[in-house]
Amino acid sequence: MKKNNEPIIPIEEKEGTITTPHRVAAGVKALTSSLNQVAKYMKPGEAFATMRKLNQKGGFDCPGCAWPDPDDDRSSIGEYCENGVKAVAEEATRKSLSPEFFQEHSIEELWSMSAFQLGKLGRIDRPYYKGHGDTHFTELSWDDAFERIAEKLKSLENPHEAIFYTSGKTGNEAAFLYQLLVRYYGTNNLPDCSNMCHESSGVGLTATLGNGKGSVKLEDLHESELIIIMGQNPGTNHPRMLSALEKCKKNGGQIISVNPLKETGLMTFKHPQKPADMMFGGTKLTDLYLQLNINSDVYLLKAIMKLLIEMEETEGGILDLTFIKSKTDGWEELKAHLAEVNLEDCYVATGLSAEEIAQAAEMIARKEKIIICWAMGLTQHLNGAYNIQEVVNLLLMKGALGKRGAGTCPVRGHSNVQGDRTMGIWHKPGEDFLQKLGQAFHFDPPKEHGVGVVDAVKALHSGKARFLFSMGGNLLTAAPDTTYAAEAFRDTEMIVSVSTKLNRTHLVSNHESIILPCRGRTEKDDGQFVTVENSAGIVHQSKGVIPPFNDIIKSEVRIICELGLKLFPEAGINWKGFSEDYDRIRDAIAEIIPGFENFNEKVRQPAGFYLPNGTRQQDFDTDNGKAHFTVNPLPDCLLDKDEFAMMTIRSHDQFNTTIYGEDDRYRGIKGMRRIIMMNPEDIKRMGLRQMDRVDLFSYFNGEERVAKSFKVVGFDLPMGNVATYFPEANSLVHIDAHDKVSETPASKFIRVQIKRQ
Ligand SMILES: Nc1nc2c(c(=O)[nH]1)N[C@H]1C(S)=C(S)[C@@H](COP(=O)(O)OP(=O)(O)OC[C@H]3O[C@@H](n4cnc5c(=O)[nH]c(N)nc54)[C@H](O)[C@@H]3O)O[C@H]1N2
Ligand SMILES: Nc1nc2c(c(=O)[nH]1)N[C@H]1C(S)=C(S)[C@@H](COP(=O)(O)OP(=O)(O)OC[C@H]3O[C@@H](n4cnc5c(=O)[nH]c(N)nc54)[C@H](O)[C@@H]3O)O[C@H]1N2
Ligand SMILES: [Mo]
Repeated sequence: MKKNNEPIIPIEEKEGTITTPHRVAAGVKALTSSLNQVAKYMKPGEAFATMRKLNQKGGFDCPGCAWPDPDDDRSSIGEYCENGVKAVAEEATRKSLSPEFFQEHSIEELWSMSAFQLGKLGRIDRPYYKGHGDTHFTELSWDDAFERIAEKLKSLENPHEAIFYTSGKTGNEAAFLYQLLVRYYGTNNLPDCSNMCHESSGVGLTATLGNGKGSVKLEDLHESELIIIMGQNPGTNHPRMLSALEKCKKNGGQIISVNPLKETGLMTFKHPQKPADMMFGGTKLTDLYLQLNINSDVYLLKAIMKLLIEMEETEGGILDLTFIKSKTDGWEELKAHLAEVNLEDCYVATGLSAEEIAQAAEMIARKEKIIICWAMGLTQHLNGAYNIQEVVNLLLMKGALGKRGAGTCPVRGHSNVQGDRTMGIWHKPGEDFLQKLGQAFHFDPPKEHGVGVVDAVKALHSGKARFLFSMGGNLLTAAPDTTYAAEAFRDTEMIVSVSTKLNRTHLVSNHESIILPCRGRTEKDDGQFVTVENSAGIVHQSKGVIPPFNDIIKSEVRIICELGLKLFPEAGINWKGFSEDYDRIRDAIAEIIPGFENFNEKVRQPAGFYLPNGTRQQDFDTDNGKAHFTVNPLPDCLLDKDEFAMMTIRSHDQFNTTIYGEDDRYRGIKGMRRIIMMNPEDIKRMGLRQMDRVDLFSYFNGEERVAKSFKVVGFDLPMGNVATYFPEANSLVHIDAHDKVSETPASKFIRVQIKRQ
């Protein structure tokens, strides 16, 4: 039906507008913007009642990001941010996608809509089906849906022909049962959104510290003397983090931001819930802004470490030599390596001056309580895991780990992405886990590792896999190499999606597609609550407060249990009991997963409980109990003459592939998404002008990828660096352009050429 060279994401025709980027984040605009959003979808009384419960003890966990809640001291009017409100409003819409709607609108017509338009259509009201050659979706009963899925799964030649993806919103209980079902079926093909996100963090941290999770708590951020924020845009993606940064500043702390792009959210913050801030100037956040070239962070970190070693040799008292000696290994090798690193190369690669880097080193030298926060700007690179290992090197030499106000802070994305992994959503499960799972449920779990996202898409492309089950998410547009991914998914024999809203993954298959509509985080679940784990490793309850969209759609737990019952009625797994009482699922989790002993009791404490985390006690779970310094290669980030380094980032009005609106308020961009942000000098040098349309070409492994028609927007980022939005530019990320260690797609460094249309 669909031709292969057509753009998978429709090209927007609209002209937008450009204004000056904001200097201050949050403030009154954020409040009005979020209220507008709520007003569009909810009645005023309902909206207020819902927002009051957001991130409160006894309420529900925000379906937005994974930022931790304060242990106590929560704001009485709601612990939320502008973008959390948008996430809630998106889910709380009363608009409905009904059988009549699908009768009137063909799949082809839906395919031609933008993600923004698709999202505005409303919630999916019942299960839908399309078969091979069908032009429209038609309704089907839950029972028929499960029957078809079970039949298909039973017909596959071997279980590895099936792939089971998870996006990071799924609560712990559903995630646990889902991986159980998949492993009972016989495969570890459990890719998840983490494979495109913080996998480099998990891999880099585990290799060096023996624990893939971050070590800091919220209080640590408040008490820190210096927070370094690398490759992260908290003003948009983790707005509640700004309150923590504000507290740190008020306590006398300093902030260094490392980012090619001047992000409003890193500059000044006005707390939208504090009247004094709204009247006066707000808090200046960043003390030193290092606007380095994309993917030159390893150079920057090595240069800083080299300078610190020199200062230690001349002045002393800069490094924590006692910690280095007693708790780490590999120090001498790192020192020898750094002695060989040429500072001049670091200045060239980063584009920063010697003075700027010296100033950063000076600020770090004098502090002990140092935290490094990071997100996608560090992880989504060919050398993503090495970036993280360099972060660890710096913290280790300062002894800034396992003490108050110091440590690692990988700021997670989806609200339960960390919990899903803890529950066993992983294509490379540990032996211990499998053994306990098998023991508890009397079966022999598959040992062979499964596929992550990149290999899953490749397996579907080659025909090695024929079936895709998606627990949430929108893999077609989230994955790299959109055109390649679309080829893979078109030929996929059956795609099953558990979803709240319609997206392109539902529409792409030329064969069978089944949509199973589910309840969201905000909705009541027959008296049950679920649990989630945030970025700080706290596990806590989440309980929906608004009535479910209708009484047809089911909770994710119910969907898995009913499928389990259909597929393996004989298994002796108490699917029915699990779906009736989630405490039973938690009892099973308590038996299998370390840290969850007495789960049901602990999670009833008002703020939940912390999972054990060795790094916090300087107790490193590595081969020899020591934290490892590592010697990491310098990345290749130098550009050819006509090449640009392109990053794909989020606008202020989206949650991943869900597009709430077409504005990027802080960056001053309005009514358009298909844009390319460029340094004004580069625009001039190329003979271009603002709003000219250009085509983008990327080259990797001798292959070309094209994305057409992006409007040029001048922006404050270094020459040679450009930025586009995810997912519009995903077609330029070659499927093989990923970190070799963690397999994370390199979505932040794409070599592109820009040609006028
Ligand atoms: N409102 C909202 N909230 C979200 C999301 C959302 O889409 N919308 N998504 C959620 C998810 S899943 C995630 S993973 C997080 C993502 O949170 P972020 O990682 O903050 O998201 P990105 O927009 O990808 O921003 C990456 C940042 O890194 C910078 N950067 C790019 N390349 C480099 C580099 O090479 N070096 C350095 N130092 N910086 C670089 C960019 O300029 C940008 O500021 O947010 C979560 N929260
Ligand atoms: N080029 C580029 N690509 C990227 C990134 C990038 O920065 N650049 N970022 C990557 C990152 S960090 C991530 S995490 C991935 C995100 O990848 P995904 O997690 O796959 O994508 P989302 O857009 O978050 O998924 C949105 C869909 O989830 C469904 N949904 C929403 N709420 C619920 C719910 O409560 N339950 C269920 N079952 N479904 C629900 C809706 O149908 C919605 O359409 O994308 C990655 N891709
Ligand atoms: Mo993410």
